[in-house]
Amino acid sequence: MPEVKVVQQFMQANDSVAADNRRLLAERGVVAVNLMASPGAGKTSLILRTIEALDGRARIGVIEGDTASQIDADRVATTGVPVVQVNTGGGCHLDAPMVRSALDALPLDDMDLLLIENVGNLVCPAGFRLGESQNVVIASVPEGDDKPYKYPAMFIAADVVVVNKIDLLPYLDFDLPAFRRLVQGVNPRARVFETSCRTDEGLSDWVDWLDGLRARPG
Ligand SMILES: Nc1nc2c(ncn2[C@@H]2O[C@H](COP(=O)(O)OP(=O)(O)OP(=O)(O)O)[C@@H](O)[C@H]2O)c(=O)[nH]1
Ligand SMILES: [Mg+2]
Repeated sequence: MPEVKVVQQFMQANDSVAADNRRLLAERGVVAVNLMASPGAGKTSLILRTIEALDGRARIGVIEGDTASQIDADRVATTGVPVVQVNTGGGCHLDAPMVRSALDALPLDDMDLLLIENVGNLVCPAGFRLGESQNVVIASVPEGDDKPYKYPAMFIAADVVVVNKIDLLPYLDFDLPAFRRLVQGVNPRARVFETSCRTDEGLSDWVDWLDGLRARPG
């Protein structure tokens, strides 16, 4: 019995800090988007393409979550956008206290949009709210079209699903209509975008959606 209580209290503690983060971000007028995906699906690539595309339209800040290294934060820093790397020390997801610490290191008053790259996997990040307005799952074409079946919690948590690497569709057997049907089956309210960070195809729809969030912060 006490063990169950500890787990519940841990989740409640996370939710309480997530609510604080959400309040803090709302006070500063910052919309936060939590990007979740498998390793290598293109989270950092999409952040970099988004920063380019929103140049002059939104003031962006980035939190990079990884188990180790600061490679992704270094890539983002080359754009001049403020970025904080969070290393989880092996942990498989970001949590709200980690994001709270990162927020202290970001110039929130000079930001409109916070992009949070979660740790790469399709399981753990789904269960931990961070204070974000929107949850985005990026699924990439080489991973296969069956992921909503195998990782339903992740797709249920998503406000938006981005299918990335669509430039590779001619070379792989990813069935886009079947994938869309699976997403619709587990989460009918999720919006689906198709993108390529290689050719820029579909990026403008994604970027316009992000830009529109600032008019109606969640
Ligand atoms: N062909 C193709 N390659 C892509 C696309 N987007 C990303 N990549 C490549 O996929 C690889 C992984 O991209 P990242 O952006 O580092 O992926 P990530 O999800 O941030 O990876 P982790 O942070 O390690 O989990 C890189 O070699 C990218 O160049 C795309 O749309 N098309
Ligand atoms: Mg990355």
